[in-house]
Amino acid sequence: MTKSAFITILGRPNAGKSSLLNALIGEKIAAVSSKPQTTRTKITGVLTKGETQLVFIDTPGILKEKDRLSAHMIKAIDSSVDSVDAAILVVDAEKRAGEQEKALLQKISKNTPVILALNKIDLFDDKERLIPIIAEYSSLWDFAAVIPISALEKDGIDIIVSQLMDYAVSGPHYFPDDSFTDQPERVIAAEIIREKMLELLSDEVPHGIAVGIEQMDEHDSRAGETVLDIDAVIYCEKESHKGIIIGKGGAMLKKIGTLAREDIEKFFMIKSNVRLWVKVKEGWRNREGLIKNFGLSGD
Ligand SMILES: Nc1nc2c(ncn2[C@@H]2O[C@H](COP(=O)(O)OP(=O)(O)OP(=O)(O)O)[C@@H](O)[C@H]2O)c(=O)[nH]1
Ligand SMILES: [Mg+2]
Repeated sequence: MTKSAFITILGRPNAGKSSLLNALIGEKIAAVSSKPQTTRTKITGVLTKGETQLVFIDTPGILKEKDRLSAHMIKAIDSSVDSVDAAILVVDAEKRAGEQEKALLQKISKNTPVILALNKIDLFDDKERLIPIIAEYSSLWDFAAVIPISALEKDGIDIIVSQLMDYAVSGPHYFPDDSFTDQPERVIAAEIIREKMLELLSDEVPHGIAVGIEQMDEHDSRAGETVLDIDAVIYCEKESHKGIIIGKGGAMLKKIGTLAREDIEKFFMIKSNVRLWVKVKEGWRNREGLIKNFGLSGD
């Protein structure tokens, strides 16, 4: 008899939700960066173990609405908690429990089991230090389990998976057993490119960026090798941002392209060509039509 469970992954910005999603499914499908608000939409990851399929929903880490884009991101969190079988609250174990965690827990139905994932324990030399932290969180909510993990070092991931197996209910598998995400290849490629900019660029620039894949096709080279050609447009909010993205003599754009190509080749396991263009779309984060065009409206 097949079983499945839907599990939402919640937490404040930078807690390590996307890192955890990637660790759970063993593939890097979600962009990860040290900047807050890396994730902008719900990202589904699938893990099938025998009869049981676990479907994870990674969510944006955001609570305050500041523009139309952030409103969509909050909507993505709210819709992720609807009719799930379990939730994982990811926290940076180094940080005290705060209003953000309380607000997220309020969104979850009282009947939904919540696992607290105390992340980044690789940064703890003295694991005893976790005890008062666990006590503090436990006073906030009646967690179904508290599991110290390191998403980065893939420590404790099996324990989360085995705990979640208990929440699977009889029913069909919603995804093919060999699939690991519902993200289209174009979206994965675009997110790899955006991830590089989140790491390479500072301040407001990367937050105002969207990436559109214009073309993604394979061709056979003269040497008989198959090559994946990707043409992408980087949209930014200001002329001055465009200059920063391109860099002196095109140096920054070249760096973005090289790093993105390396990851794209690793992910798609094929030689790749990445060509990038930069365009300005002023104030796109407040323009519904553009948000929708960039695939960020959640529809
Ligand atoms: N040391 C350490 N760093 C981690 C761990 N997990 C995540 N990080 C780092 O924390 C930062 C944020 O990770 P993300 O996975 O992007 O966090 P997120 O919660 O998805 O963030 P948003 O999408 O912005 O809400 C990145 O620099 C990660 O490399 C961990 O277990 N240990
Ligand atoms: Mg994320």
